[in-house]
Amino acid sequence: MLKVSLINPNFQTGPEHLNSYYLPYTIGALWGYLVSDERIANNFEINNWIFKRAEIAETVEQCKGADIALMSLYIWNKNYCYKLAQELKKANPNIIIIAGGPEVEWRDRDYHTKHPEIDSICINEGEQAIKHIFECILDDKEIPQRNHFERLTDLDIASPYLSGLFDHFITDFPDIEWVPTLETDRGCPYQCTFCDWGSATASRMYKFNMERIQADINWFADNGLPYVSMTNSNFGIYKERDLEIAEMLCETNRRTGHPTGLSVSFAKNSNSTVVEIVKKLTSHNIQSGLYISLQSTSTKVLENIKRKNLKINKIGDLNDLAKENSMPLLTDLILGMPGETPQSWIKNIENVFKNDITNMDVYYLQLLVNAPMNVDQKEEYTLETFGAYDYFYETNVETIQKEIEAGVAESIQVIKSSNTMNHDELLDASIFSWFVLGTHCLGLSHLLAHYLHNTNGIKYTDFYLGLMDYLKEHDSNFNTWIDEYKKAHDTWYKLGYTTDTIGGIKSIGWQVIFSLMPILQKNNKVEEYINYVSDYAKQQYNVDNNILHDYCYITQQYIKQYGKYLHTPIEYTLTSDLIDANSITIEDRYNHFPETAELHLDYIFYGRRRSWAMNRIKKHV
Ligand code: B12
Ligand code: SF4
Repeated sequence: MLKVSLINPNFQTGPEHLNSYYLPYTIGALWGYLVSDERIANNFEINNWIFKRAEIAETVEQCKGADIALMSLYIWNKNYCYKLAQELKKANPNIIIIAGGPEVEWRDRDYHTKHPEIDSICINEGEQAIKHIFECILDDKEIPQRNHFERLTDLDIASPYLSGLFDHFITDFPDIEWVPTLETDRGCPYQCTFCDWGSATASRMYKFNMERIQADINWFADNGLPYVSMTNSNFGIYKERDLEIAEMLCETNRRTGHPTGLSVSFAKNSNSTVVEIVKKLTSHNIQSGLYISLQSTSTKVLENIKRKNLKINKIGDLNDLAKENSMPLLTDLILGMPGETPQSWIKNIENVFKNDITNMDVYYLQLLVNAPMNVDQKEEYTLETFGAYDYFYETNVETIQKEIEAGVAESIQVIKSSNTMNHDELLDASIFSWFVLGTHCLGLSHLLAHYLHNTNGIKYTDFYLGLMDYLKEHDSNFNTWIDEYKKAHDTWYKLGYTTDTIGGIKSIGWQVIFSLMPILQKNNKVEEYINYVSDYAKQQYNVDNNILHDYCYITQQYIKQYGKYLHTPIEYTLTSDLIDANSITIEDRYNHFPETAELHLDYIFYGRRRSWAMNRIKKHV
């Protein structure tokens, strides 16, 4: 029997105290496929699994005795895997190391000179390629260095969950909250240029059978796994089928209480089906609203990134649909895309807010090695990037320097400037985004901004640009935070990770743009800032005192603050028409009250898509 190490290492995911890891699905799926062939099952066995980024020496020790190592390379583990491969080869020069996954730089013709430790690579989908390699080993034939096979058209293949491959993870690691991956189909019909997926799957979509999907969902629930990560590029693209899958998730939730959360990308061209699906999922609290990945609202940008004709770009229609179904809309924007200008960026934010989307994420553009934007558009748009080590959810800045020295730190190419946004303009756009994410999106000012927009036609972005100027004039802390924000970015570009604090808050790369509300809360500034907003509205727009009175009172309760939790709901009768209601009830959305201020601040970051940091306002007309 030949022994095989199955290597799919990842960072811990989510808030630290949950101790959450992804089950190593990809490598499990490949192994499941391999051993469904009798000859392979009779000649190979698992040596060990690697699911996390432990110290290399420890991992080498775990892989001792292996004849073959299969490595799944993603952006979050590539350098770790290369280093591990070198060390495994040192420990056992005869080991055969096979790599696959989206981060294999197969376009590089010098790949094998640069990575002599890797014996063979698989390009794109791996099942047929890996089976071919194992057959070569069995037949004593030379293993090809590069393996590029047709995709499977029939996905009636083994599920690693149902084959029992992951049972021991549940029993051996009771302290870990495992996150399972659910595959219901493969492929994507689009080719957005920033994405490393549509291009890799060459458009065609294939489906897994429904029995397998239901059985996988049952396995997750039976093992008490609360959160499911779906791999779909366009969930909802198959109307009846995807509605049925959503119903499976809901029915399982009713029966077992699981799952309670789900990450998934929805279809970009099937708005009404997606709304139906989300309606189901939100009614079971599995989703908090309809997440639409807008990325940009500029026609020019959408054309450049090949996303122009998607129905999700008609936000007005989506907003109407969402309203009819009383469903919040959520979105994300990507800063620094080809053709985006400082003006179009502000317009993006205006378009999002005027369509009543308050739950927004902003990410910097990232160039992925095999994405068309990296391959074909980088030069055309002069996309200048830097390697960021901390654009992963759980990078540990305390140990990053050590990881860099050891050659195992991972990095993502993050945008610094383009031919339509120079470096200072991009930083200004980032600061404005940080500002509206902390004020509008997390409840500090949106009731007032919304009121002024609806009654006086004041543009949201004018309101916020003016408010920023007002704060710069009235609060020296605000200027300090902006200076610190810029300094943190300088450090980021120089080191590839940030060590600076902003307003006393230490955030890693991806978090910095979301840090304003945590800063305000950590510095006990919420009440003071509500008063600033009120004074600004009075001075700039001559807003009536009753409106301001209601705004100040409601907002104080609306923002979830540590030590001021709403253990019981609050009733309030309005004195103005700030909100279209006579009275309201304000209550905690999840009745979740972290015990420490630190945990509370963590949840502001991690719970942002669930609006965790904003209490719920129920209107009574
Ligand atoms: C689930 C998922 C996640 C999960 C984590 C998944 C995990 N297990 O750890 C979450 C939501 C946390 C996540 C986060 C991110 N993700 Co993600 N994610 C996915 C997603 C949707 C599915 C991946 C998956 O499990 N697919 C199922 C497996 C079976 O398919 P596969 O990955 O294509 O693998 C096949 C082949 O590649 C090959 N193969 C893979 N490994 C091997 C190994 C061998 C030996 C062989 C022979 C073949 C082989 O065979 C497999 C089966 O055919 C993909 C998109 C997609 N659908 O592929 C993006 C994707 C992997 N993510 C991506 C990115 C960029 C990210 C982020 C960095 C984004 C960000 N900046 O926030 C973060 C960072 C993650 C972190 N650790 O901090 C990129 C990765 C690009 C890259 N070059 O690595 C992808 C491709 C999406 C994209 N838009 O381009 N992600
Ligand atoms: S971003 Fe989504 S829709 Fe676009 S190519 Fe990637 S997976 Fe497909």
